Amino acid sequence: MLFFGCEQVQVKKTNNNVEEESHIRSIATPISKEPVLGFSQLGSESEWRIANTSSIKNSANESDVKLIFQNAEQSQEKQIEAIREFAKEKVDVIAIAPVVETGWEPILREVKQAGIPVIIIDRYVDVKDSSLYVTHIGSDFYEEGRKAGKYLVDKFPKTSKSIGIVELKGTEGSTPSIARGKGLRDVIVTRNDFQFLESENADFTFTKGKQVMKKFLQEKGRDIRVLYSHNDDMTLGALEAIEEYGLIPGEDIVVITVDGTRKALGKMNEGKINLVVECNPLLGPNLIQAVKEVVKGSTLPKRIVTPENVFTQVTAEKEIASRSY
Ligand code: GYE
Repeated sequence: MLFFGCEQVQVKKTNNNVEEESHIRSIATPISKEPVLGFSQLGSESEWRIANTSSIKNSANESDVKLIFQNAEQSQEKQIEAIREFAKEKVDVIAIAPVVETGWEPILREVKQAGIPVIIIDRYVDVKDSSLYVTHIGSDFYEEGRKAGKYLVDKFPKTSKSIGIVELKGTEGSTPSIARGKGLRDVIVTRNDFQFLESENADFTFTKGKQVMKKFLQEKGRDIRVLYSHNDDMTLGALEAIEEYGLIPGEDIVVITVDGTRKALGKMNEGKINLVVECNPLLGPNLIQAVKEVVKGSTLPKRIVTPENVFTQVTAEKEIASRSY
């Protein structure tokens, strides 16, 4: 936001010798004040999220953007409250990492009416009116799912035997969970030897991942040939469940995970994970850059996608060294 820094007070004598004050606001040299960013983070459920939060806080610290940070602990209601509060405080820009895709229209309309630009970061909002946000910065989750699907198709050449898959999904109704599930399915759709045995939400957490995988094993046991897990935290929990059950992850069960945290790459190095599809949490520099552009009045692309990789057991060791999260 620009403000006009130099208010001058001039005192003039009028004809009848009365002092008259006139306040003159100089509009010739606008001075920019620190832009204020209100950021509603959806929670702290995973290592990815922790790295994402640090990246955003660090990037703000290193810049002239003042960050007001609110953690909604997985509650859309809390996010809506925080956003409304940011609008009341008249921040310059609001950024939202939305926990689920739907239900955002009313609050985004309120914010638009207040004249505050909104940046969507990480997950997506499913709104008909795209003028409700300026840009969406984050990964292509559908492509991540497709990468996992391509790996499966290559890993298991078609035979007459069926290949049982279990899936640990993330938060119900969240973009990465929806799109990672669809991406994989769209690639393996032509292969009727792949069979989904189980698919359940485990909220992107270690504890839930372990608990749900334990249940899958109790129900389907050795029929499970593949675990497709939507994030590393659930995967790490599931690895414990597989080992406790007496099977060898990475061998008896092919394990595919998404994110690419140092811990998951470590397990991959031990042979317990077969494929890591990368999802980059370090969105701070992109976000802060976007905030500055928005404040300047520049037009941003509607979608900013972060480039990402896949890691196999061959590349894991090299990657760990350079991993900051
Ligand atoms: O993959 C998972 C996290 O929205 C991309 O959320 C993010 C996902 C990430 O909790 O670990």
